[in-house]
Amino acid sequence: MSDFKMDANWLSYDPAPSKPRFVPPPGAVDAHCHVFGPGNRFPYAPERKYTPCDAGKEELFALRDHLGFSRNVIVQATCHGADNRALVDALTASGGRARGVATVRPDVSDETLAMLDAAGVRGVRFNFVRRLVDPKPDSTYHRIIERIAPLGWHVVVYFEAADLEERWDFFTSLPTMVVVDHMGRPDVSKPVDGPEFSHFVELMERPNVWSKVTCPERLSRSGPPSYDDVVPFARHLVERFPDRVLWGTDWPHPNMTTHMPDDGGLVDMIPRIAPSEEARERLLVANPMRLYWFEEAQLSG
Ligand code: 0GY
Repeated sequence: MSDFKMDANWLSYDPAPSKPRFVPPPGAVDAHCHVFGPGNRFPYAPERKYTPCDAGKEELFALRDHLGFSRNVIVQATCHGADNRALVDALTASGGRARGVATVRPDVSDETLAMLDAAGVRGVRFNFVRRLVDPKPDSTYHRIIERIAPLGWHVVVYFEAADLEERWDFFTSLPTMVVVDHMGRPDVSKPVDGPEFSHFVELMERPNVWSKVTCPERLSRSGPPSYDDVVPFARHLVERFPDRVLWGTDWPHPNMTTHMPDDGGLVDMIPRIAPSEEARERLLVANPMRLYWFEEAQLSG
């Protein structure tokens, strides 16, 4: 039993997702997912804004196999703050089949960075979503970048569309690869070619910027199971930037208070956002391999 009680409005992940009809290509990577706890082994951070359900590595790896994927990129969630122990434990247990994105503070030691790198961490996450974290001055992020850039790591940024303007100079000043979570959280009731999403596409024009075409369940207004209104946004990015897009489940879907998606159904959306086999191979295999398993990607070609 965990000492932590999940928030009353929290929904637990679907314990029995459907088997997808779409079969991912060999070597496919779920490039955005999390592990939560379990809280009795890896306590949630005191500064967290929510207390999740436990969602450990065993459940994540079982889901990977059930969905027909080969690898995971596990992203540190805010409920664990800068305590990356649950992440490192999962990476170590994966036998090389998972890589990670950590959260670190500017004063992180060289030893800790080396340990994270050896465990499979390849990036840090900067979260600007106000309901998830308290804001920090830009200097904090710049100091972290100075620490991680020499390791060849990249930066994952999570923000809401309304904040892009304010953060534009910061994002475009980053010297590393920059991966944006969930397409910059567009308002999908607005047109794909309208000013808001065009501004995001303009950010993507920069050769060091990537996007995860993830989280229909979070962005959709039309809702499950088909999440029709999100498809044109994801598809637009896949078509326009085929070499800089990633896909992931976002399991265990933190902070979903209205419904919990069927992970099999999310996988079945992939052919709708990446209609050609070539686009899917890049989205699910070549792109995440280049960013997270670059040593192997270089060897194979
Ligand atoms: C996501 C989205 C969310 C949460 C977090 O780190 C987190 O707590 O990322 C969210 O609530 O939108 O990517 O998992």
